[in-house]
Amino acid sequence: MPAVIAQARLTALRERLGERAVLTDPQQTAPYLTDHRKLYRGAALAVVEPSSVEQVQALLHWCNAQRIGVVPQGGNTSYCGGATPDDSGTQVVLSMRRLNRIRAVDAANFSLIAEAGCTLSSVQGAAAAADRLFPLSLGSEGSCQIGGNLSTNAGGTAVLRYGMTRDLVLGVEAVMADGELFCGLVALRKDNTGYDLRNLLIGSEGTLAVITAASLKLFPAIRTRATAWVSLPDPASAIALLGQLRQTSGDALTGCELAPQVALQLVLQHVPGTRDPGGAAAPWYLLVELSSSGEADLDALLEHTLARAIEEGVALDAVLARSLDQRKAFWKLRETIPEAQRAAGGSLKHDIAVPVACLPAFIERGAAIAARLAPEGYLVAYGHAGDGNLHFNLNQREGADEAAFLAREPALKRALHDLAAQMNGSISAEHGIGQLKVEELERYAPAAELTAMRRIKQALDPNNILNPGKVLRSRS
Ligand code: 2HG
Ligand code: ZN
Repeated sequence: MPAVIAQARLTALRERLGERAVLTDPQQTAPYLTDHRKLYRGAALAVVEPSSVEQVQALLHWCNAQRIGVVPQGGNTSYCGGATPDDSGTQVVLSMRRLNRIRAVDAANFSLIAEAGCTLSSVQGAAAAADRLFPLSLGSEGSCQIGGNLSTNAGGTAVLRYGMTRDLVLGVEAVMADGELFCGLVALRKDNTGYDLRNLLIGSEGTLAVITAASLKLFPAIRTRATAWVSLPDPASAIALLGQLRQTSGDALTGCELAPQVALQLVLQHVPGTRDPGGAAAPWYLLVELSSSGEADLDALLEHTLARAIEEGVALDAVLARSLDQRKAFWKLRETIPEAQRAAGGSLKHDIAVPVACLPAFIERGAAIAARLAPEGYLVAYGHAGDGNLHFNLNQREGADEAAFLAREPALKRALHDLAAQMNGSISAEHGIGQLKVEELERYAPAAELTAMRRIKQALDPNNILNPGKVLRSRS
């Protein structure tokens, strides 16, 4: 873009948003131009940080008129490059950071209203302060933002009990591509009034509108928890135990996370402050948690169910957390697997889901595929077993050539995604599409769905200014 045009555009942005809200200094903008996994590096005309919804409206109104692409960004924790601009230097990154107020907490209605830039942990904190629970729970909750959680329909570790982000939303406020405000911050459980724009925007990754605030569902605060680290012979036992726990716990099962021995070893080796949970060493582990807002004796219930599972040979051993610290230590072992993977070197990641009963078969067949197609790597397959969601990841073997390892990804990804598709699974269970999986979506989504998605995009964003090239390929 010619420098004079860029200058004129920056002046126009500053007029609309104020001097402070328009960042161009490369040192300041650098963190916004690359993604969490460092897969993409983009460029931007500017990073803008509006401090009000009106400023977001003014920005989109102007960008739409000028045909300038806008890339909304929350905590920048996307795994799929969903919030990174392209390399043209013509797009604007829209940081939601300053829109970070909790607007209202309504304990009696079990709801709260948070602006998009609130971190997930601040939303959880606001709910807790009112003796309520906001159950969305992710490893990145200290930095990811609720607007990003909605835009990507984030999953996490409590989906089994409370559902995906979509299930936790009562209403949204969003700015449409032309700057018009959609005021949909209802706090109703029942509202059958026509097309559900809220649910269309949730999960659309900033390609249909910019979510500026959300009305969120709250739940009774948790009073009791029982947590155990269970040693297992194989993934099939994990599925059997999952069934038993769901059956016996009266729906108190909140977390059911599967991890292989190698993941535990990586964490113990690379993450400071972690230690072996105790219990028998085993090929697989399941971290299980029951929780209740009542006074139930969940420890006794869990102990009883696990004792029976051990007797039946379903589980090999189990350690119950006897203190809050021990519970936190168990969760740290699970939540820091991505950090340990990063510390251990190059990795290839596949966020797949299959029906829960198919998980053991996926692991067995997927492991054979990985051994054949990526011999420079080893498998670190872990995830949310209760949801049928695996992070079917590989790490580079020590001494292996990194470039050769990374070059295996296209064929490996194809084979694993084909396997997931054969099992009626998903090629992106909880991390979204972003720019990483646009071609995968084109390949695996039903044709009628893609046609409908393109028509919706065309209808809501006819000038293709909203997160261009994410989810759907940009059409010129
Ligand atoms: C998790 O479950 C996250 O820990 C990240 O979804 C998964 O790094 C990954 O592949
Ligand atoms: Zn996950």
